[in-house]
Amino acid sequence: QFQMVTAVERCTAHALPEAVARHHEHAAGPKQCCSAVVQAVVAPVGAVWSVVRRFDEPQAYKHFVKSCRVVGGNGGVGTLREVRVVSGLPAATSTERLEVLDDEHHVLSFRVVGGDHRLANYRSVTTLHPTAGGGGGTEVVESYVVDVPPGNTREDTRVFVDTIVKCNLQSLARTAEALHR
Ligand code: A9S
Repeated sequence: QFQMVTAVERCTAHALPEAVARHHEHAAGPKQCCSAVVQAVVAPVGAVWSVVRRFDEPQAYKHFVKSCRVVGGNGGVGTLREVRVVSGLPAATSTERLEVLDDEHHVLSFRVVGGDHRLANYRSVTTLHPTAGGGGGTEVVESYVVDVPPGNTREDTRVFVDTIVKCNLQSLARTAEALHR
């Protein structure tokens, strides 16, 4: 938990509202690691949210996702998706459960519940915030907690996952900015 709070504080220029910050506080066990990535987007929160909220369509901006199929649920919390991953990664599929979808506060969270990959118990939280100063942009904060795979260190796990999340958020920025233009 301490780790998480420092990660978010280091990354964000301004303090997150308490209602949002609490979503990014993960209780990481001794064999888990957590981190957070922040991405600025030159598009309003509504445009970014329209992309992020589509739990059924992660391939809209996640380039590691080849295809996605909803395998259970009604689109709300508890919905399950099965994601197929592009080749070249140490994974082929991931089964993921929607944990939070808050259209009012712009919070989405999902948990990995299966699949053939090494990121057991992965859970992430993505929140959107209007940029401070009223410039009409969005700040995206994505934090996660995950088990450190056997044979790996927390540091290399964090580097691996941060790299994927950074790629996803850069791609999200380009996608939302193109929508807005
Ligand atoms: O999809 C996300 O939002 C974030 C991550 C870190 C996804 C990771 C991944 O889908 C791979 C890209 C396939 C990498 C999973 C669950 C395991 C991997 O090894």
